[in-house]
Amino acid sequence: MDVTSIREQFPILNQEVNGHPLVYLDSAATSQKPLPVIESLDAYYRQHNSNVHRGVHTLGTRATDQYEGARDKVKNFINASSTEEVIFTRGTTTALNMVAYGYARHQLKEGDEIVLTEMEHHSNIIPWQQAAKYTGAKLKYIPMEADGTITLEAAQSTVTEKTKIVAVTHVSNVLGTINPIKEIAQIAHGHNAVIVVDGAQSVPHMKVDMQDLDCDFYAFSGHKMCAPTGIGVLYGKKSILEEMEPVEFGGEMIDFVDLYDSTWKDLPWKFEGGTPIIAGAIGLGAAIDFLEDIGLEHIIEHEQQLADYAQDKLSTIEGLTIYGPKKRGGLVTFNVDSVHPHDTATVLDAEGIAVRAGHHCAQPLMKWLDVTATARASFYLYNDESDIDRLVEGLQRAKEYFGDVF
Ligand code: 7TS
Repeated sequence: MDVTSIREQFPILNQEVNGHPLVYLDSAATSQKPLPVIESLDAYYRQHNSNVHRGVHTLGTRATDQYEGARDKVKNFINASSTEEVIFTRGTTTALNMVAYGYARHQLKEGDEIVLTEMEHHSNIIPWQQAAKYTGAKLKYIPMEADGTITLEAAQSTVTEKTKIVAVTHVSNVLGTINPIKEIAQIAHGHNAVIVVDGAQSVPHMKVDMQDLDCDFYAFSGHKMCAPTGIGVLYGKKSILEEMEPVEFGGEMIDFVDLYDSTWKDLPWKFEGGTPIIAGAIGLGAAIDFLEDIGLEHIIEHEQQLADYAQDKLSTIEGLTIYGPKKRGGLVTFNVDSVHPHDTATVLDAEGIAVRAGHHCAQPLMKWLDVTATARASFYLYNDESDIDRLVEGLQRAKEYFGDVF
């Protein structure tokens, strides 16, 4: 992959922060945006801005065509069976909540089980806790191995006849663990449960194929895959979406409204009440074109090489602990002995290096790791080995700086 020419597409990367060239290692929080995406937003607002699915006027038709064109791009990108299965949402969190409200709360009853893993982001825990409280269902967790992976045997013995929903992340935002989704889907289906997948950290980096994985629901966010904030996707199998209730009622999602009752539009629009995130969807379409031009197979390969390189380099730093399995997605989570991760991140920031520190919205996982917080460097297609070399230098500096204190 030609990282130099890819970087030229990301104007934000070409700047100094605190007197040093910026090294952006926080793409798991949000990715930067390439020129074609920025330009798609500019063109939309300069030339086509209008509401969708409403009037017959020319701008309205153009906006609608572009918005629905973006849905078509998403459908092809994830190999859904049809555009009816692609619902635009605000992001992963909204998509998972839609399933918890529109599906789980209507389907679950007392004694039913929802199966999760301990590596989930809060967005794939709390909606299920709330649905469980509302319905009387119980939460169960697939236990993890010491390296932060889950085995199919563990999944097999946690999922039972009582399980109605299995909700699991494809890639952990803390450990980088890549879960065997296709096999877990088979286990769920073997017990007549549906599988809901949090794809926030997978879709930006690797090819996902809805028909091959055979997931019932799959959620992801545009902003982690070069698209704007405020746009995301809920994929759902058509047969299940037809049964699922809308969660937002109002304009645009209705077929017919009477004083005391109403009927809904067909899929996917019954789930898109109100004026949708039109520019965001168009920007997501542009991001998909951009990523497909480079090739998702090249992106994941590049990131896994970076993750290997980072693990090798970081492990030369004395007193540094890396969390998670060797084979992983493009991120490395770590702690430096006696240095609080926020201090690590602050020293790195002074060197122009952006990493995230904190609990990464995964407090149960922090408890499992027996830490309160960690630092995390996450990579994307615009990073290369020199970024990791800068990170290692910055960490040496953090150690020197805090070494005197402890
Ligand atoms: N699921 C996972 C696995 C995530 O990593 C995130 C965001 C979400 C869900 C929520 O996505 P949102 O777009 O709805 O906010 N993760 C992170 C992170 O790791 N650092 O900042 C946000």
